[in-house]
Amino acid sequence: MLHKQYYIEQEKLDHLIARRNQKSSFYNGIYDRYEYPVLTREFAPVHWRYDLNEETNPYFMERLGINAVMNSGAIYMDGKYYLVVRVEGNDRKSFFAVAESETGIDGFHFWDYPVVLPDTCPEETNVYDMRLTQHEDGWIYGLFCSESKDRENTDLSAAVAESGIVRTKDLKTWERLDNLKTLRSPQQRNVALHPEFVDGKYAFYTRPMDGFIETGSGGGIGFGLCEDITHAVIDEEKIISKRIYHTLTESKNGAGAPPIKGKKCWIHISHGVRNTAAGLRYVLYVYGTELENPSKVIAEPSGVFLVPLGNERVGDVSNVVFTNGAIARENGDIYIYYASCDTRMHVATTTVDKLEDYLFSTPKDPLRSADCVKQRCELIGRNLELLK
Ligand code: M1P
Repeated sequence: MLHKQYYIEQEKLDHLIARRNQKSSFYNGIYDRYEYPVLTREFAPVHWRYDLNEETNPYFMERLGINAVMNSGAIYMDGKYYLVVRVEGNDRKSFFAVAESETGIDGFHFWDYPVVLPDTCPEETNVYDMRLTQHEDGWIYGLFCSESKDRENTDLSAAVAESGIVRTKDLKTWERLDNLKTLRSPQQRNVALHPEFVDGKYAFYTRPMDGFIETGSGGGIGFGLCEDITHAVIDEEKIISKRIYHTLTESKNGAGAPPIKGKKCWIHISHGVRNTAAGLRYVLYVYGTELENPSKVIAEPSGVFLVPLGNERVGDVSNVVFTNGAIARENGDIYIYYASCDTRMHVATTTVDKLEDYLFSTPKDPLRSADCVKQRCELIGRNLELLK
């Protein structure tokens, strides 16, 4: 028999899903933020967490709790917005689950079952952060981090990060391909697939790393080509968005959602990391690459694009915003899905026109305080003239 508490918990969930979201009062002219997160752990279906049977769960205790929902791939398909969400159980293991919405800003609800990926790597311990690419070859690819214990290292926490690759046509049936091999980088995380062929090949944005956490000699976001995606091997990775001293990418950076095709450039929404006395701070930044040559950077606006604000600053891993999914609609509307503090999911909305204006009209970082103050004084001078 169904436990009576089930009805109470289900009603709370229905309420949450029915809650309408609206733009918050935040303004910067670049994008809009929203009042509520689009997903929190409270959105996890009741039947994922509880044994609903009164006989086997007389106290209606949570049996398999959900700790967080975060870093989600995103895609628009057949009139709906879909997120492939990184769901983290109370056991720290992550898995993927599809949530859909009619509006893209509210009403997200999970499908009955999580994604069951083909289990092809016995040593794989954890999977997370899927980036979805609707590729011109007709498949939807999902690239994610496949994490295993580093058996050659006696440190208990030592791990190896690789890029797993799956593909699907409907987000229901998934085919697992070989993990990406990058011949010159021992580890990979934050790998994204470009949606079009480049020189007739599959193009990947990589993030070469020497270790599991530290990028070491890995200088930034790389770009590499391969012919056969079913056994993807990249020899050379060209660094296209570099880590730079005293900027938001000083410690590391990584690709976010696969790039969006604009009118003037490919739009890349990425994350940059710097170290602080309070630990690592993750923010988003944007750069643009040439339409004909997506590895050539042609726009690099100065500074941060989106940072953790207010309640977004607190969570399991505080002071973090992270994105690996965005949706560009045919009318130019863009939905950027980002997680705060490895805990919950939010949306910010903008348009291709606004992002390209941001990309090409925001001044570049002059990299020195003296030049930054000059840059600001020029703006102030022009404005004061106007205000006269
Ligand atoms: O905890 C913040 C993020 O840390 C990692 O990102 P990066 O590889 O750039 O350090 C990822 O594990 C990501 O999942 C996480 O949100």
